[in-house]
Amino acid sequence: MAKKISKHRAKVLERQALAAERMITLPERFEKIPVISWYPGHMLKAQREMREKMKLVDVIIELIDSRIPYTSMNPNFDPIFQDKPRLMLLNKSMLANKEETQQWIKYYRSRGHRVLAIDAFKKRNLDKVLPEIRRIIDKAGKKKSFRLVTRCMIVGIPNVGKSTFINRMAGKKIANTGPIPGVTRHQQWVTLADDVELLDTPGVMFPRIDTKADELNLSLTAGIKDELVGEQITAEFLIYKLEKAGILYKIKGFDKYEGEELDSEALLKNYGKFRGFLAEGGEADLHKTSATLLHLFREGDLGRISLNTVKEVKEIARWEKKKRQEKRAAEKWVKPEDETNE
Ligand SMILES: Nc1nc2c(ncn2[C@@H]2O[C@H](COP(=O)(O)OP(=O)(O)O)[C@@H](O)[C@H]2O)c(=O)[nH]1
Ligand SMILES: [Mg+2]
Repeated sequence: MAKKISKHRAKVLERQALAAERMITLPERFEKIPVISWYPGHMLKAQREMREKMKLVDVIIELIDSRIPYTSMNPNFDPIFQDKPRLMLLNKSMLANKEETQQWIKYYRSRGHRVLAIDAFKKRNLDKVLPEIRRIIDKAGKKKSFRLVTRCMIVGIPNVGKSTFINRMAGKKIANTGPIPGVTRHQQWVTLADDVELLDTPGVMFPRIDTKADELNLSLTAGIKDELVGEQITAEFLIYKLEKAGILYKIKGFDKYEGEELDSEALLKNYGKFRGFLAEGGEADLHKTSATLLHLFREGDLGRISLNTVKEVKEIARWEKKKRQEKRAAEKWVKPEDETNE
């Protein structure tokens, strides 16, 4: 077990090194703060439990946050899921940009994934989940006589909506919702239909934190706690993202600064003053301002926005491919010399 984890860790470190070399994608304001080293023990425990339960389940239902379909899916989990059939659900889709979500569906489908965009909270597309599970089982060639009931395990990073999804699908409160993983003590199967059951202890996966952008995306969507990354910097990142998405200057309190080229901190302060959130001395109360902005964003009150784009992820893939090719070419170049030296 310990060996597996260190191998996993090594892989993460290697990917992070590559990511660090890859690019400075954000303004210096964000990039100058190092990426947190986040590896909580309870997540390791959850990972172990997930592995243990794998033999009980037929289908993995992987919840992804529609606003961050790249950051919230961690490829390091593939070895745990083995060759189990998987269904990827892009949850909270009512919070993400509609067109971008379509792009993501196309992107993942082209890579052989089964994908549906849902919104557990607003009950969007939940009726499509059971038929899709049945299709997956049929396709996987599982004979009905082998096991009458298909058992599904819900997995995903913290706060992606696993408990909400289970409750909505079951039509009653089964799992406690909230940002704390592992609330359920004992294992229990939730019957969704005659032929489909869910495991009520959701598997909690590590999010992907390779770059500052990943980390801030996670903080913004509440996949990791505000205190870890910092409330103010997360709020400033939100301002930066809203501006890039062409939404910022449509929001009251920011509208009058269009074209002024203020930095994110100045914009945050001005917004605080606009809202009347003042600290001693008449300065903006940055804690209250940040918390308010983050809350508005998470409730969807600032508009639908996707933080990962397919375009950006394809660029990353192209860059990494080039890098690997360069590495191979360099190795080839060195080899003949080694031989002649012998
Ligand atoms: N807008 C929206 N919010 C959601 C959705 N699913 C979950 N949430 C909210 O996200 C937060 C975390 O949900 P929870 O089910 O506890 O996540 P878990 O940690 O993965 O079990 C809660 O505040 C939910 O109300 C969704 O589809 N849309
Ligand atoms: Mg939960």
